[in-house]
Amino acid sequence: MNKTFITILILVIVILGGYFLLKRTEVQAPTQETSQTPVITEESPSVDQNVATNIITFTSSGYSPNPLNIRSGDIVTFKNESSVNMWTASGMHPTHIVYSGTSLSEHCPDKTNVTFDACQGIPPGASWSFKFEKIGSWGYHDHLHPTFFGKIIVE
Ligand SMILES: [Cu+2]
Repeated sequence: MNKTFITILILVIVILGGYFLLKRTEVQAPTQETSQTPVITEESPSVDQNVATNIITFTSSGYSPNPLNIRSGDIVTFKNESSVNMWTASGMHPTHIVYSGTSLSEHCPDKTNVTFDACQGIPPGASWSFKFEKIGSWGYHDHLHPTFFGKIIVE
């Protein structure tokens, strides 16, 4: 009777020991996965930093930086830090035909945002973004003050 009890007790200890040993290896596995996660998060901000560099500020002295080199598919944000409205548009003034192949009267208002033309004055403190899909050297200007102009080189 005592011998059977001891045998069962040993069996229970062995089974429980094996169970906890297995459970520990299961716990260890996700720990390795979580240690890999920060590597992925470290990559994401560097992508955001690339996007953040494509900012052109518009002040009372015009557009800066100028010219700006970007890659096809990049988004450029034009920030109006002047005290007047800013209407950024493709050359040439007044038709804006160079980037899209269509004139201002044909492509404005641009609901799909595929023509390089804000199609309206952007107020001070606001910004306007455009995604460049076409490779080339694209001159632009402020349609409201055409003496302010710049160039975006898409590679
Ligand atoms: Cu114009």
